[in-house]
Amino acid sequence: MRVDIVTLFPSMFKGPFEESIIKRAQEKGLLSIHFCNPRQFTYNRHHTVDDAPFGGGGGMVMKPEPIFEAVEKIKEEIKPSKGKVILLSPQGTLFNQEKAKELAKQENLILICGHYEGVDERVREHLAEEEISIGDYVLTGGELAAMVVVDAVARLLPGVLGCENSAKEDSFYSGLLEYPQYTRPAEFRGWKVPEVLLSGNHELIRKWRRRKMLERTLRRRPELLKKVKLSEEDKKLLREIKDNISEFEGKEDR
Ligand code: 9D3
Repeated sequence: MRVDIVTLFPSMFKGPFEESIIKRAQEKGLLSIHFCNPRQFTYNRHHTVDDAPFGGGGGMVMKPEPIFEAVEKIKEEIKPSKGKVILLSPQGTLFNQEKAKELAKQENLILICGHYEGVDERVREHLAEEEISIGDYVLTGGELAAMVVVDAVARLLPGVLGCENSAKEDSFYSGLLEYPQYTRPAEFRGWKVPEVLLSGNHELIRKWRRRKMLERTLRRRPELLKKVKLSEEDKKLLREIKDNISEFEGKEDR
């Protein structure tokens, strides 16, 4: 996959893309990331990329011309239009795992990062094909959001994770929160690992983990339970959990 990022601040991306899994994905030739700075497409002495909003009000708005020219230059480099132009913005649809999977099928992504108070509306109307937000909080620009999207998409590309992990992703990502995990030592500062995990009884362990997943999801993210397909065993476990709610009220996660 080739990702082109339109940003006034390409150096913001240095750390995150030059470490760990994203770094290796690039080294393996599975992912290439390019940057295009709209400032390159400004022609006055001050290389103006933003201006005051028509109609007045505070803040600055990113001008359309440099962004359009940046995207048009990128499109010349990637011949077939097998890509998607995405604007990162607080007004976008919420990014989630489903969207990450969808984007991972694309050959090319062009991500436009706004900065300041936003971008000229004509960018979203006539250039962007999608608009994505990463959550209901205010960032200083689209750059961190673009990093989040690239990270979530890149790990889904074939060969990026070890096959051990990628298999897990498809068959195991169930829409529930994960169960608690422990490693050695079996006792740390007096805190013991749950007995069942040391028992060697795989069926008992499986059941315990499933119960923990349901318990945790019910308590922390109950809305997720409505989207998930529950087995008969899950429904039985969930009923037990709900019956014991007063007990688990005190115990699970405080
Ligand atoms: C005064 C109204 N503000 C919107 C809440 C203006 C504004 C603030 C910050 C407009 C853009 C930004 C910069 N944020 C992004 O570009 C952004 C973002 C975000 O702030 N939160 C979650 N997802 C994203 S994606 C891009």
